[in-house]
Amino acid sequence: MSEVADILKAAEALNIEARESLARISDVAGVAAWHAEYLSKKGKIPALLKSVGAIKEIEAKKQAGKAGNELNQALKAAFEAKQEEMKAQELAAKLSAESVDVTLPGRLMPLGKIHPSTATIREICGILNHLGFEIYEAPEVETDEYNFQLLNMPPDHPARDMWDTFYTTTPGLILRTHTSPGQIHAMRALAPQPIRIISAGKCFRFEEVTARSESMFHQIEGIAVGHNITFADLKGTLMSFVDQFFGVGRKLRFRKSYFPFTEPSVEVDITCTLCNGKGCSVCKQSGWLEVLGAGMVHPTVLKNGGYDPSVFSGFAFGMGPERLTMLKYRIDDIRYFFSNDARFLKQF
Ligand code: FA5
Repeated sequence: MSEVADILKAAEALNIEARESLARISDVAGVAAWHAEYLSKKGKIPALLKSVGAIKEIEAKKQAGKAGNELNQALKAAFEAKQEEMKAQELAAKLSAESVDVTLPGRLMPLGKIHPSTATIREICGILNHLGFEIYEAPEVETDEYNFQLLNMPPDHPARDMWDTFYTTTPGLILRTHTSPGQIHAMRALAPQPIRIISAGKCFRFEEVTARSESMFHQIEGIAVGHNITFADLKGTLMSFVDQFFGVGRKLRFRKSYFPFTEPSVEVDITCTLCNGKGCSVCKQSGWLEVLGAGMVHPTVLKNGGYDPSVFSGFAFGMGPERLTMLKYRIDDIRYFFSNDARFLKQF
């Protein structure tokens, strides 16, 4: 038998063997193994094609080469078809195994919660709204003029040292150290009508962060301007507020103090609920926690706001909602509020 006849015979035998073998395969992995055996570089078909290269006689070589190539192409096509078939079969099996049960209830998405500072601010504003105070929004980035000068603190006034300030790169523009500039904004917007305004928001101080002090915290400012407003009105408002916020019975202490924009001025303390007045790190062992500053609006400030101090009088206060939240929920460290720990935030 000639060389060509041998090759053609071998090709025919290989064709039958490969097709029978492929027909028996039932998964993707089997198809890959079949490819390795017959069509890969070291497989049986490339070996057959190699033997064609050894034929010397041109016509014979052509004939054997044609048969070899046809076999190669045909088996490649068979391989691809089988591979597709197996992939589709595996996908169908996977889909039926993982079928979706549309009757199952959906998974609950975890719900966010209102931040405790926001919840307290809303609660406080609600109480003060009922006492007749309207909400007024004021900016967090302030001018030196509003944060200090119009509140009776000209440049170089020593009282500015009470508020360590964050300055911006723009001269005269600062992060407000308290919500009191809101007093001037509200008065200028509404003078000469009598007003009862509250303004809440963030304040910033370049001070050491401790269990009771943050460098960013909130304040709620209140101001009432009208005829015959006295210190008794201030006291009555704050006592009514504390009764409603904490429940009747909590002790309040008015301590004489100094603010350049109020005269007289007080700081108001509440008995520390964390230690029941015995003394702890939050109340600095005093048994009292300072929660707000207040006083009668200084005549110069009334004038700066557009009111005639011989006709109008007023009171103002500025309270720290984080401190009030600490007292109400017995939180022993203010740093929990803004450290973003969900275990703390989820409790409210
Ligand atoms: C003021 O900021 C005055 N503007 C308050 C005021 C308003 C007085 C109107 C008179 C009239 P003071 O620095 O004491 O005052 O702050 C007021 C309240 O803000 C404090 O009682 C406290 O509750 C809260 N507070 C102050 N500093 C911090 C801080 N670093 N961290 C958390 N709360 C603070």
